[in-house]
Amino acid sequence: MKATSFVVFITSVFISFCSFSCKNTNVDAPDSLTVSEGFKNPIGFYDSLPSFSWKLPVTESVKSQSAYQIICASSKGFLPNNPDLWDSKKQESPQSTFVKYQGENLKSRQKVYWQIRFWNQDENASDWSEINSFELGLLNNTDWQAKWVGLNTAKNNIRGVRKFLMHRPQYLRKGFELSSDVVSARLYITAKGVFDVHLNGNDVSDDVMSPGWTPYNHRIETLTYDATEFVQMGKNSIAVELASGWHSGRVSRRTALYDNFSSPKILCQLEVVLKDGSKQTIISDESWKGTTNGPIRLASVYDGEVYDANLEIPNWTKNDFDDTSWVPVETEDITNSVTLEPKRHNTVKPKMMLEDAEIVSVNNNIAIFNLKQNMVGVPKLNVPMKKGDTLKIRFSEMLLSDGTFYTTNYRSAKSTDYYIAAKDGLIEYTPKFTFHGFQFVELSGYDKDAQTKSTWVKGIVQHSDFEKNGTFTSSHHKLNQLQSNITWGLRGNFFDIPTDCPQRDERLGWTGDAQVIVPTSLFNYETHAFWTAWLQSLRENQSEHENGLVPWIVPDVLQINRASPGWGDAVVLIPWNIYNITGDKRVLEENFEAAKKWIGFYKSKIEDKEFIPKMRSFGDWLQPYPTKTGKGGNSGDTSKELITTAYFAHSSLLVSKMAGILGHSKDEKEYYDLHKNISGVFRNTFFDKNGKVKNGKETQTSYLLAIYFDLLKPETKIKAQKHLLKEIEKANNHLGTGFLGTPILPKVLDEMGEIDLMYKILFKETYPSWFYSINQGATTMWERWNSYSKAEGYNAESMNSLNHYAYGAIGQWMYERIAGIAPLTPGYKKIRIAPVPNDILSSASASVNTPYGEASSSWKMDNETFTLDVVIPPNTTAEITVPYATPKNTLINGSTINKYSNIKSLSADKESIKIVAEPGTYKIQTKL
Ligand code: RAM
Repeated sequence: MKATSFVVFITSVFISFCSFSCKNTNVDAPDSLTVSEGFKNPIGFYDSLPSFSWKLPVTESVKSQSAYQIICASSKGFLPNNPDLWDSKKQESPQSTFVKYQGENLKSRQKVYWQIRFWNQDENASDWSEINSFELGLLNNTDWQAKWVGLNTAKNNIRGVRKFLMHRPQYLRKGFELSSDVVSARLYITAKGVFDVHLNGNDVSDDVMSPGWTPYNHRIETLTYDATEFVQMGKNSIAVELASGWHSGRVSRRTALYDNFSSPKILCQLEVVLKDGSKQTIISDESWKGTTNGPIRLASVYDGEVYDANLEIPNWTKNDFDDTSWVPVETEDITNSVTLEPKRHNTVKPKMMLEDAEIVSVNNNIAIFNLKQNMVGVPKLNVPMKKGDTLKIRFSEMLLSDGTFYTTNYRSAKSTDYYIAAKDGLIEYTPKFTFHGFQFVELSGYDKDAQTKSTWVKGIVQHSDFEKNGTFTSSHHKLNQLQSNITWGLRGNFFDIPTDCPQRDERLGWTGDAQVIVPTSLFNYETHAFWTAWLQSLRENQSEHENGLVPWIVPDVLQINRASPGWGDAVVLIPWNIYNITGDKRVLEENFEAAKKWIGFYKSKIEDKEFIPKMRSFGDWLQPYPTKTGKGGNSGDTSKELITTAYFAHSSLLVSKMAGILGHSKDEKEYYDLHKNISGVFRNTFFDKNGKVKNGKETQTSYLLAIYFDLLKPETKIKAQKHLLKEIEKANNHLGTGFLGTPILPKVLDEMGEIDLMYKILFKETYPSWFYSINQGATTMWERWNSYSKAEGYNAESMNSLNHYAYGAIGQWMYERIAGIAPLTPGYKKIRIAPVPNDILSSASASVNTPYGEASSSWKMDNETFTLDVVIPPNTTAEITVPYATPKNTLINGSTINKYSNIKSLSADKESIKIVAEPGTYKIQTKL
């Protein structure tokens, strides 16, 4: 062979080798790209310092990520070769979640296109992902040229329940002309109140009660809509319906600070880019017109809506409408003291429709309908009426024994809608500016001659717009009903903010309830952004207090300067839990200072006793069988001083841990030392040498707090555990816990190895227990363990919500231990699969959409075999504990453990084996 042909030969061998190996190493692109707390291609985005997350494809060739590259550009066409905003370059790192943007500063309105690729465990590069984008909203008050506009409705002096001022809903509009064809249009809009906006007769969105609820004295959220398809060259019109909502309604009780009884207003700025290259901006200003002579006569969060169809205004949202008889609006300038910021989580939306109503009774032309599920939202009505008649629409969560409505628990909330008919025939009505918590609907005032039909009433379920994040199911129908009640409790109370209840004259953002439910909520729904948004409100309300007080509720409409242990600790516990479940460090960064301030609040409350703050406390709220009866018993029997000191110690430790993660070593030490000092005082003050509670009543919760927060010496802790077991035994294996003790109970019993006992407590049918409410017909979680019983009827207290999520906190244990899936390190980078089966179940399974992809754990047991099916997403590893297994009696995907290459055996004892698994799908079978 000549030298040249040898070279050609070698080159062609090389090329064919290369193309062969390239073909083999082709790695699919990553997918599920999101920015910050899980946003997909957002517009009107709030975050100019976003982070990026993606998921690796689930394929044989991808186990993990060894490196990544993110590129950002101001135009799609620049990708992937000319990323003018940021090129992370190849970063050797397994991080595929919450990677911080480090490019050019981003400005209001800016659109960023981005793409990502990764290298797998064998250093093979993936294809580039699809191009995603985000577009910022108006980030600064100075971006707004618009003015607040509206009619002065306060001057009508309409008084409602408890003489609170009510405002007639307003209809506001403006016609405008565009001089050229439209390339793109953005509508930036918000309200002091709640609004619904129309462009040229079109509904711009199906958002409900926008912009939602923030501490309006600090911040009002703004919405951004893509209005491109709604506007055109020539004549256009924008029309807005406006009502009080939370801002100007009686829900915002204290008037002075918020100016909340001032008349509602809107702020709106439509920015249009035209084909001729120019930009035209239409703003809310003195040129707008308005009227209160529209069909929605009154609307209140608590009390309902009044709609008079005779006052409908045909075509008022369209161009040819003549508004000369309408009055000019009043205007108000934007002030610097209240920031206008793009909404940082999704709005409330109609999420589901309950269509299967049942007629319960028809008496004297009053018909009662049952939607068979306690829900939150509004009814959709299709009812025959006679012109001029008024349809009265009442709601209730349950019925009294005589078949009439139980509404004592709505307290002063009237929760009643009215519809006045303008014609004979079938009317269609869905209230717009209120919402109700209900299962039953009562109608009166409909056409007496009509045959009552179940189709007259449907239920539109509304909640903040997030998707499911996990599923849990088992072989036990009551456990499944509990899971259903938990998820309905969450949906019903995630109405823009986390509320305690959705139906009575309260519906407030109680911090204690929120803190206990966070882990369960994150298993079930994509609520990361929902929580971090609310935490911003919490910090804003805390900033009103120099001493670091975190108010009972957020937004703080009570303004009574009071805080409670276990409630204010939300500022520590919620960020901590979110970090551990999502792996997003930013939640710690954002809340670290606020968490420190809260510890400062505890310190400021120390009077005569060292490290024991003296402060108000809700105690272990709504503990069953309290010594005191009636209202006085609400805070239970656990010593309030004990609770306060326990939370003071625990939160100090968590602040120290946060400091460690954030690299603040001085704080890490300082708060750790503080924790140690408090713990010392705690154990000496509240426990004797035998681990028994002193200076207070023995309760399950006093032991639970001491044990779970690790506040006792190891030898005393073991003794205290025995006392706890005695307390449980005394209660005949029933729980004896309120809002604070209940979420901790399963964790402590689990740590003690008392799994069977926990199952016993969980599967108790009698009061107090989770199944007790199910046996009484509950379809949601209740505020009290004994809110209602078939035998005795309703709890005598009017504070008796039948839709209250706090006791749903057991959901975390159902996912983590019954089905067996939990994050082992923050954000599920390491996953723990460790189910604890029990004879009462023959199967249980859960799946979770982790930041790395779907993970699941699913087991079933028959006489001969225990089978565990596990899915582990790429870029993670899992530690799997297989109960009943020995290396000999167990097969993994058909092979014995030592032969299965994706698995490393860690340890084995008589009862289980522990293995480490790479990403993949496993069927683990153990012969019993
Ligand atoms: C009531 C509710 C709420 C609770 C407070 C202390 O308003 O039960 O859930 O957090 O009391």
